[in-house]
Amino acid sequence: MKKSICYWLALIIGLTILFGCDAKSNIIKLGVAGPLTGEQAKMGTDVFNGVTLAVEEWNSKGGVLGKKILIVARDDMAQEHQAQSVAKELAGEGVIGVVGHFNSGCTIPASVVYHDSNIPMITPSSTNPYVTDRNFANVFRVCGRDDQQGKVAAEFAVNTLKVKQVAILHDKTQYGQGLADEFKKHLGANAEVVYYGGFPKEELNFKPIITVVKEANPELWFFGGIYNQAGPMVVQAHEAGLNAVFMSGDGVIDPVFLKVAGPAANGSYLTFSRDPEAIPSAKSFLDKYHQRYGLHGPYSIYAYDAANIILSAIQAAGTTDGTKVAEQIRKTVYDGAIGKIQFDSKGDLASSYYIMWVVKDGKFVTVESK
Ligand code: ABU
Repeated sequence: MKKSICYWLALIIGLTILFGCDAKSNIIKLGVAGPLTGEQAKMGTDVFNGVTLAVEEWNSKGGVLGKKILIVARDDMAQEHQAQSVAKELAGEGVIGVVGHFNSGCTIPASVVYHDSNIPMITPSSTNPYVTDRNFANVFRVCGRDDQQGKVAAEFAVNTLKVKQVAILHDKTQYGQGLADEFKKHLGANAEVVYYGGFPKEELNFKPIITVVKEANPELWFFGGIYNQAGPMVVQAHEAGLNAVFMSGDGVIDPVFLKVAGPAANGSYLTFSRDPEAIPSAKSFLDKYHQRYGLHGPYSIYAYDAANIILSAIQAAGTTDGTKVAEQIRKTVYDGAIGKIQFDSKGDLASSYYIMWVVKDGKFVTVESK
């Protein structure tokens, strides 16, 4: 019997729908969120690259639960409102977990969306204590906390550098101001704070504030903020003849800071965790990363481990159900590229530590290896 054109059209449409559904059901989506454009795009790209390497490795072995993993990336532009919007988009996309966000000021509002949508998230880099102090069951981080790094910085300033007069600046963000306040708190009565103040995170003209800081005559000036401001700030301080020691935190330990600040960066102190180059388990990741993308950023390896933890938890739990995956993450003891990773009841690392780094001859070196 001759089939009508309608029959063949219906068959084609039916097969297309069937094939489309099949294809869809054979994919799970992993979200990645951070600043992919703008002044902090370097950090967001580092995170995206780290996740990409992890997902490619999983997919080359068949994916997770027999399904290929698709990365769904969203740009929060380092803006908190944008972060909440992209979190809603990722939830709408049906992601089974999120690696992100980069900035504490973005992770904190976005994590409310992930919490309400029951999506496990691991930030590779957001260090503000409030990220995990709310005890959300789905929220984790594979980095340390600013109450830890602020203490290490203050103790180093007082006990090792033996400074007595300090200026403290910050970018008015949850990360920058939070870290500056932790540094100030841990100085206690051991040093006098001769200047304390902040400016918007978009500011690039620091000459007025440097004039005021210089007049206050500190031996050390501390900045709570990110590399994109620290670079021009250190250059402008150098030009203005501010000779005090510069100190900052993990938001500044990026090659872009060295490139922008040039020789003015030498002698700057920064708190961060261990050097991955000195960790044997990091070698394979670093080799792959360098071959594909060039020099790694501070949080590339943390993003790689965060993606692996989420995917391993899904595999171990045998499901993408958010509650079960988060429970699995909480009991994970993961042998990561950066070393052993285990979480406490809040979702913080069970053990993390900060060390002091210094810029020497245009390179970041750990103070022990100085
Ligand atoms: N921890 C460094 C920068 C990211 C953040 O916490 O905002």
